[in-house]
Amino acid sequence: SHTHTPVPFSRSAIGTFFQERPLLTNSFTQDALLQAYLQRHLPEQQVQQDLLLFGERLVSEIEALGRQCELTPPVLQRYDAWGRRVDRILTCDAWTRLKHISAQEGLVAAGYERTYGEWSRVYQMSKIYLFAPSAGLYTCPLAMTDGAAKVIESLGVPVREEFKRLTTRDEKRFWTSGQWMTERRGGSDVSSGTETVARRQQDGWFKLYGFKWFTSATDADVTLTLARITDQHGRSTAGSSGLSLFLAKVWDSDGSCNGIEVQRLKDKLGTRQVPTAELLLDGMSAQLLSEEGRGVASIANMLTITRIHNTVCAVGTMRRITHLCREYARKRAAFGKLLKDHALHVQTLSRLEVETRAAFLFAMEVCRLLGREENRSASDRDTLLLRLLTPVAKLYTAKQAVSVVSEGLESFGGQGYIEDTGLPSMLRDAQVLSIWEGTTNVLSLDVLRSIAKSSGSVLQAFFTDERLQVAEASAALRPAVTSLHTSLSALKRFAQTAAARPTGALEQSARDLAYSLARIYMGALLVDHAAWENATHTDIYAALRWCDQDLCPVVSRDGAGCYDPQTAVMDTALVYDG
Ligand code: UCC
Ligand code: FAD
Repeated sequence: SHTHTPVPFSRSAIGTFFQERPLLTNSFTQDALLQAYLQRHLPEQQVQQDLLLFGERLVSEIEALGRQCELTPPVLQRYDAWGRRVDRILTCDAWTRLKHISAQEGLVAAGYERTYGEWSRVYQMSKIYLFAPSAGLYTCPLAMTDGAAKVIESLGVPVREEFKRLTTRDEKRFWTSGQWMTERRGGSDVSSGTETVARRQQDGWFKLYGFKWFTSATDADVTLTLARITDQHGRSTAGSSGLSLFLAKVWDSDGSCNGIEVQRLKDKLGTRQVPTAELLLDGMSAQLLSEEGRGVASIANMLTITRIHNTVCAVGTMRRITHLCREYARKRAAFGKLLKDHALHVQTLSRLEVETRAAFLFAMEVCRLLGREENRSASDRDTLLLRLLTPVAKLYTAKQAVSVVSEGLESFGGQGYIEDTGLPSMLRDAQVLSIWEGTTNVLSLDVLRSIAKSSGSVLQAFFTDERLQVAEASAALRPAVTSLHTSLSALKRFAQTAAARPTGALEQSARDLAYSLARIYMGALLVDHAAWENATHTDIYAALRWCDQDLCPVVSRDGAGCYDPQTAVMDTALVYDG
């Protein structure tokens, strides 16, 4: 009778079908573009071998540590058991392990050992790129550590011990650095936002008093920070020229804070692995690093490095999600076939792939330029391009990461929204990439600053890219090359008339200008890669796809009359309607 027929859903029987999870495998061997890029530019066997092993270590060890950091966020212990104020930031074991692994793998050190000459940064950043999506945001302290080392090196200041510790491979000696700029009054407008004062001590050191509103990886060993030096009457200079750069230890040797009270840890949308705190500086001992009044200009080197890290990590995240998406599409079926056999689904994934490729080449290009500068082999043009492209790459890839990860999550259907798949944290963590280290608009204005400061030479450098000429020989790439030339000419005309525009109009157009620079440059890089003798037909296809979009939004939007005093008035009316 029917009472004996086994039913698949009853009591403890929960059916027989289970989805297969997307499996993470060696992300170096999975990555065709990374391998091709290195084969072209840095074919050393040692590099291949190192990245291959690192790719294995990511799967077998690091991925689980990163996940543990997400699940065991840091906590603030304000008092000890006996009521004494201690302000300890307690991080999980995995966070400490990641610090050790970062040292062993030379994730900062490789940038300073310069084993591969001008390609040393490409080597270092290839590792950061692979590391980022598994690293539970340990990339955040690494970026700032790298930035601090760069500042110390470029200022040539005698803090050898600190420099050695920031750049060592010895896990027991390795130190990380913070970057404390943001105060309550402002993170973008640092010059008017900084209230922290520095009082000179008899021994030449300073004591800092102020309130830092966002400090990430507050468990760092040392930090760079900005403050205003006061005179004997307690007066200081307002604005940028009153700011100086300091180096301080965060913790005293007994584990207590160096004149710091941790007010609280931030309760954040993402980056929950990272301790981000509000700090009261109440007499923090610090050493002056920069010339007095040269604080912003001196920390600019740190900003360059951390913005490049941001770019590389954004691309790493995009690459990880596209890998997981394609892997999942091989296993998941709907409407009678695997997702990979639904042309529409694959077309969606191919868009993510094109975005990721363009972003990858852009990130590596900036690393290449940085490496050349540090190796003293940069031409004037390289130096100008590094200055121009650093903010462009940071702002553009951050936005791409949010949209690629968001679309990527959708490709897992409902599972993409489920916490214990580990997928949602990728979206949360991507969202910060466009906020910290300069928001999209603030970096767009930095692009204008770099143009103004070089009297337009950076744009000139941008327009004199000879690489397109090589590609012109290829019939297959012709449509891409043509649309790049068209966009370049349009951008050139825009730049020529920019100075004559009403004040403010250039600012209004800054974001579209930055996007135009990004899209055109990425197109040129894709074309250049596709014109390489060992390129494949997919490289050509990716270049054609990328260039078949609006490469120069600043002109197409300007055509609609988007930037003039009248539209500024209308924009305000629109935003504040009602
Ligand atoms: O968010 C933060 C940490 C997050 C954790 C790190 C994660 C890293 C990635 C990991 C990935 C997973 S730390 C906070 C970051 N804060 C910012 O990025 C600040 C954003 N605001 C700006 O960038 C503004 O543009 C300011 C603060 C730089 C503007 O300041 P001023 O004082 O108004 O700027 P001025 O007066 O235009 O420039 C002062 C000097 C000038 O040099 P001189 O005096 O020689 O003419 C400028 O040319 O600084 C120079 N300068 C630069 N130089 C300004 N910006 C730059 C630059 N980008 N490069 C070179
Ligand atoms: P605001 O400057 O108030 O910006 C608000 C909006 O106004 C933004 O959309 C911005 O684009 C726009 N805007 C501002 N000025 C202009 C302009 N002139 N033209 C057009 N638009 C403009 N800071 C540190 O110093 N150290 C850290 O370790 C650190 N860690 C952080 C960690 C996290 C998780 C987060 C979220 C932030 C962290 N920050 C840190 C702070 C971060 O750098 C700042 O939040 C950021 O620079 C923006 O500053 P703000 O918050 O004051 O925003």
